Amino acid sequence: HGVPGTKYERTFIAVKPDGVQRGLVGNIIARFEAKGYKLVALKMVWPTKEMASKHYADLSSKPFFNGLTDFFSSGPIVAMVWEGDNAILGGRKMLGTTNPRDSEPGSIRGDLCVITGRNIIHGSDGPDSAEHEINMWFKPSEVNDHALAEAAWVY
Ligand code: 3AN
Repeated sequence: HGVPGTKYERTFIAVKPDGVQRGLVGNIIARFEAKGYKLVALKMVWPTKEMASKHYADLSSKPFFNGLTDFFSSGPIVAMVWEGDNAILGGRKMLGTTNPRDSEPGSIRGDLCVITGRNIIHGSDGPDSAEHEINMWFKPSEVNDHALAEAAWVY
């Protein structure tokens, strides 16, 4: 954790129901692993409408809120916590823009999807939302301290 000049963070990443159904979970995990972020928590969960509404609470006044939360609760998601230097903004960069039309090739949305309403992945957009989302989807005991395990397995 203690490398000088680094900003060690955790971010909440979720493969949405469309990404799970399209079989893109492995592709997405592979990108985060290859980048060098550490996977510290992971679960598959079928969100209720209530959980979807809580997750997207900051968008509750938007006209697309009901459709968004219906979609987010339409099937299982893969919820994850990834850790590393600048993981929140770095993760957002890997995702691409909200509208996949504007996402650069090379980004997850730029490579793998075409419309905003089916943009396959969620990532926290700042430290406050990361904390809120990690606490919402995971108990503290479900988030692993990777540093403790590393010494035993590297060699
Ligand atoms: P992001 O997922 O890039 O953080 P947000 O937080 O603005 O974007 O929106 C959350 C989700 O709401 C998006 N991933 C998308 O599925 C949906 N969404 C955002 N804007 C629209 C829109 N104009 N019409 C329909 N759905 C939208």
